[in-house]
Amino acid sequence: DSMLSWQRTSFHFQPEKNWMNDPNGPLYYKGWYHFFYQHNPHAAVWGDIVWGHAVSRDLINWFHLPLAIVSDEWFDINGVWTGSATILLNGKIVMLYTGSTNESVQVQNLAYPADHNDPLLLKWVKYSGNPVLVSPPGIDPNDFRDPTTAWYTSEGKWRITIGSKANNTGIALVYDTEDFINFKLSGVLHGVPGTGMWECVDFYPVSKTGQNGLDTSANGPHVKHVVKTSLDDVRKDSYALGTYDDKTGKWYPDNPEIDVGIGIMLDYGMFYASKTFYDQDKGRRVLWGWVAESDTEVDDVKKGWASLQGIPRTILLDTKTSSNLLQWPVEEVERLRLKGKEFNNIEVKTGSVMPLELDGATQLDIAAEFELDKKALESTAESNVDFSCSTSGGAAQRGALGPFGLLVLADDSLAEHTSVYFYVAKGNNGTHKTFFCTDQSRSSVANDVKKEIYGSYVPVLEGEKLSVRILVDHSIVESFAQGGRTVITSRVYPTRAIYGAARLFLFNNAIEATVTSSLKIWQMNSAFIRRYSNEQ
Ligand code: DQQ
Repeated sequence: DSMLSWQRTSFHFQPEKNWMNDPNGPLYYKGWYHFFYQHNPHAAVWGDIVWGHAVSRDLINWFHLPLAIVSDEWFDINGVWTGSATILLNGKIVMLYTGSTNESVQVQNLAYPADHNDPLLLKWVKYSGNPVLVSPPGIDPNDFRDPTTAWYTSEGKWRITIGSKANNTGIALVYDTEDFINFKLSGVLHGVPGTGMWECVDFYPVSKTGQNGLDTSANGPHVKHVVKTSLDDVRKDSYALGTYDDKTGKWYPDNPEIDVGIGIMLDYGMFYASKTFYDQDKGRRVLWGWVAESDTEVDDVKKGWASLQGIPRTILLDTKTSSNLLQWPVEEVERLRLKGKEFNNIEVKTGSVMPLELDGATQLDIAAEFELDKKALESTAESNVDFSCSTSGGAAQRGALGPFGLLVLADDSLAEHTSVYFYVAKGNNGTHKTFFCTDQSRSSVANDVKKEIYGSYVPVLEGEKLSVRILVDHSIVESFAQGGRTVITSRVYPTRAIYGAARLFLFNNAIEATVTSSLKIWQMNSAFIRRYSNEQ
């Protein structure tokens, strides 16, 4: 349907057609980044799930390869579900994935490359003795899935974790193995009551110096450990920072009040089933996440495709706050930057909207800074201490010190626009608390698409300006506040703000404070994402 073809993105990973969901088994091998994904090769809706496969030199430009793992055995005949790669000490690769069996229960299976000399890892072999793991007593075989990358223990064994739930407590089961064939249940890494099924658990170390990424097996006094779970009940990815004890195989949150599932979300928008891998080439940890559609299934079928992957993000500990991660688009995406334009110290008066003149606004990389008028910041009375993005009424709801920010994918008349903004609340003791939100309620005049308001608190330290990086690509908007402390991904479906009609605006809906903004904005090139052929 050509009416919807503008929604196709230009620099985000997506299959040629049909459905995609979770990222699977990402890894770097012999010069190539490998990306596998949950894929329905037959339709633009979830079902008949197998592993799609693509390779890249730079995480941005991709070659689509043939399906890597298909469902052709009793232990995965109802679906080759999510899994992870481990690179062994001898450099060989093992893949663990969940199979939905002939009885539609969840088991864990082992697969490995048929030929380790093939840098494209085209052929995969399933271990003949699969499954290597079935659900333990007391665990529902429908709640036992998504094995992680293995890490090495001080005992010289490999350890993995698998998401599950016990009653309504989300848990991560821990298994030890020496050969990826025989596994021993050693306990529970962590669990949080009331959080429901934990899908796609991720577990990895981050450096306390915040300098570079770490191999999944790294441990010691210089690291903190992250537990991430995908909360099936609320369809959001949540993480917490904590301490891992190799002896007991247990992990403890730094702050039990911001534990996994009840504290911080990795992304407050559309971002689910995410998974990291250690890029041994660049010494960084990279995060992939599934960005679903929020239009109708009927439209997805018309388009012939559904879902994107977010631009891969480097993950570091924020050493300035010690209480959150920093997520940032991989540096390679900057190679797509074309013409750049700078806007310096633009004054945005209270209650105003200002166009930013650009040659186009559907493929952008935006870096913006904002400063609230200092006098207003001081003189204003206590305001909006109970603010929350999702219940606030959105970007049109005016407060003393916000909202202000950008309107992306907007049309000239502003009938359509997606607001990406800050909102500052002031407590009675004079302290400020900053929120970062996106409002999709006016993102499209269509009425059959979801138009949520997303967002949360963002830490802002003394002396810091407010800053945001935004990647715009036709129907996706990824927004990173304060260097990636709080992140929001939106899917939007404008009908007017498309192609040459899309515009970008600054806005300030604060009642009491002028905002000064400086921006650098680049047009973005399209990525090369094609089928691999030997002729090329
Ligand atoms: N998607 C997979 C499951 C996983 C879920 C099935 C998360 O393995 O739990 O497609 O989106």
